[in-house]
Amino acid sequence: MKLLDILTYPDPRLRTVAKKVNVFDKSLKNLSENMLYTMYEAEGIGLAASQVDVHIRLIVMDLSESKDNPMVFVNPEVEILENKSHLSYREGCLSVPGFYEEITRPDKIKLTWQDIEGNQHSTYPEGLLTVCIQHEIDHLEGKLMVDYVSRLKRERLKKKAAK
Ligand code: QAP
Ligand code: CO
Repeated sequence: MKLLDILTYPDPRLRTVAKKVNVFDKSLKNLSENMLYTMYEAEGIGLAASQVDVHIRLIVMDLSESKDNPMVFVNPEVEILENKSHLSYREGCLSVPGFYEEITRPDKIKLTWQDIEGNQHSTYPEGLLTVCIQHEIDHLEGKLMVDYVSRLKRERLKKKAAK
C-alpha cells in the first residue's frame, strides 16, 4: 500500500478533466487500493483520482461510521431526476483543507457506475451518498467546491494558500 500525495487548491492540475476508464486491470485495482489507503490516512470520506494527479474517472469513498465499507466507483454518472428538490450539506474537501461550506445540490438523482471489474451498476442514492458522489464527480470535471462559494471567499482562500 502506498500513500499518495493529495493536490491542494489552487493547484491548476485540479482543473484537469478526467478520461473514461476502458481497461480494468491490476494497475486500476492497485490505484483504487492506494487511494482508499490515502483517504483513510487523511480521515476523508471520499477521494477522486484527480486529487492524486491521476486524471481518470475513478472515485473511492467510505461513508460508514466504522470505516469498514470501502466503495469504488469507475466511470460514475449522475442523472438529475428532478430540478426542484435540493439538499444542503456542510461539505469539506481533502484538496481544500480546513475549509467547510454549506453547498446546495440536487437531491433526486440516479447514479450509474462500473465496479473495479467493469460490471455495470445503478442506484437511486439517498443522504450523504447523494452529496458525496456529486462532489467527487465534480473533481473529475475539474470542478471544486470553492467554485460554489462567493468570489470573495474564494479569493481569501487563494491568498491563505499562497502563504
Ligand atoms: C467530500 O471530503 C465531501 O478540511 C469528501 O482538514 C465531504 O473527505 C462530500 C477532510 C463532505 C460531502 C460532504 C477535510 C479532512 C476531508 C478537511 C472529505 C480536513 C480533513 C474531506
Ligand atoms: Co473534494
